[in-house]
Amino acid sequence: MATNAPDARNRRSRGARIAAATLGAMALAAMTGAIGLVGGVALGATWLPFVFAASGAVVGAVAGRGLLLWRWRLPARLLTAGLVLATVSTVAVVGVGAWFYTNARITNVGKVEFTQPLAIPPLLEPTTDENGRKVFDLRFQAANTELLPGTRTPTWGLNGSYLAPTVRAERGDEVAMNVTNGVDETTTLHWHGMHLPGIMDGGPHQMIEPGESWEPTWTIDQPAATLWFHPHLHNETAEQVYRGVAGMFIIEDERTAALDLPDTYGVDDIPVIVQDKQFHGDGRLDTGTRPASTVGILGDEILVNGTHGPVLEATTTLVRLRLLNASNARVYDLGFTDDRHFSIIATDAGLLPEPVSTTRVQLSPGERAEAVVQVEPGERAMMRSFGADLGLDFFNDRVNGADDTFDILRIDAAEQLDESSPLPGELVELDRLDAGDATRTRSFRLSGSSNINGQSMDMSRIDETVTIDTTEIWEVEAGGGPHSFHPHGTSFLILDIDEDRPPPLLRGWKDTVLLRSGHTYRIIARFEHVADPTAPYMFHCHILEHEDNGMMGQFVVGPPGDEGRNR
Ligand SMILES: [Cu+2]
Repeated sequence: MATNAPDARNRRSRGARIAAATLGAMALAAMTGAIGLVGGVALGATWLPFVFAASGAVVGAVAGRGLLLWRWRLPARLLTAGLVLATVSTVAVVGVGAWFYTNARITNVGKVEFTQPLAIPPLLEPTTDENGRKVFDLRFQAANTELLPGTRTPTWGLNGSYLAPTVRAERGDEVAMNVTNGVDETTTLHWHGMHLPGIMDGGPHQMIEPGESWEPTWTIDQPAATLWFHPHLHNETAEQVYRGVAGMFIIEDERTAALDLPDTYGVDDIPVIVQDKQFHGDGRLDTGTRPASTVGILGDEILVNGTHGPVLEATTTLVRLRLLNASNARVYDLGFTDDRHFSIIATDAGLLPEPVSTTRVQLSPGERAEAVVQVEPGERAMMRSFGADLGLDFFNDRVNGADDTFDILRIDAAEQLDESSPLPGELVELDRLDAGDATRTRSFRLSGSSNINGQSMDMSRIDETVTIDTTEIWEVEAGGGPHSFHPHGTSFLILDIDEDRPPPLLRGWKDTVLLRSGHTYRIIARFEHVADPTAPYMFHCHILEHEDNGMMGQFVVGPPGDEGRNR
């Protein structure tokens, strides 16, 4: 027995050494793997970090084995077995990460046949009532729609099975919107970007119960712009918009009519409502979110005006595309596969001072831009969404869709094209706001996926009180991801981003802006309509899942000292 004791001690000691050596080699492999990962990220590569990490792990393990053989003179065979185990497990973990990361990138490029004519939402013809108001009838309805060829998807629409007719009115028009809820759930209809009193705004407080109607009326008094409308029921906006309720609201004015821009609806003036969707096998819409994503639904199929694989037949040399991102969470960076230049003539709330020539325009949920594209007879031009700039790290960019690419819309130009009038060099003089006229500065920090200034939405809490007919500066900042900021009841100009002048496409009037994480946007706006506590305005993130999670606040606008009074 006594002679066995040293052997047992030696065995224990040798076992402990091998365990320690294996752990040490694993640590070394993990460390060199991590250095490889960080190095790969620093080089800005996408899948490369994982190759670096895996090869780093192998190098670390081999080096560790050599080191241990030399230092402790352990049995080579045992050591090799331990180190192979260490290497294989490290490479396996890295491999799973690489597989997840690679698969988190979505594209439809090369997978979709572009054969279906782009649907053009019909213009909604108003009637005129005894007061001279233009009355537009809109009715919510549930239906089945063939969104993907050969499948049926339960959807909602206004006056149709999916989306809505386009409403068009002129500045100065008095309009009455006769909205009827023909579905079996409560809803609302919000006029995104419209300058109108809070009670007409269609926010979460103006609920329309099943079978009921709501008839807001107002006088259109803002410059020509491409606005839109969609439900805004608290906690249900994402779901209801995703089912298909969204439509375009075009405002025209004399100043714009005089510019001779392409303006024949459906011919050279085309609504382009871009949405991403994902479907279950049986055709139902899939509202699941991607693993690790922090933004919401990111689909793998693209619809434009509800058309899958859409083709627009161009018959004029210039085509004006009214681009609307009506997606729940996806940010698009739109351009053409041949990198052609096109002109942006308007952003959310109106025309730019002059056309801005560009190869890309980025739109976050809720944002719009009007693009004028020149085409040659007989050519095909593919509009594509390239990777968006969300300003996140390589991992969060990937899982939130920044690396995704999608073919969006093909433009087929006719062999004979009608010659369009050339674009004017100057468009409109912007009605600017002077920062010196601002009576108040407020700060908003959108953080996580549900908070503004540390609070989430409470329908019974008024967060801000604004005096009517005043100008204010709002400093808005996003943390923990990108957010799309939208205040109701007004439009704004961006004064600066981190104290720098905004880029040309962000110098016009807007009502929604993508906040890149960690940056501060100073916006200036004027508040000219009343919103009382029974019908306050909202300010919120237009990533709809964030909005529903509570990334929204309420503000009232009224006379000095009387802003919060019910009336
Ligand atoms: Cu957000």
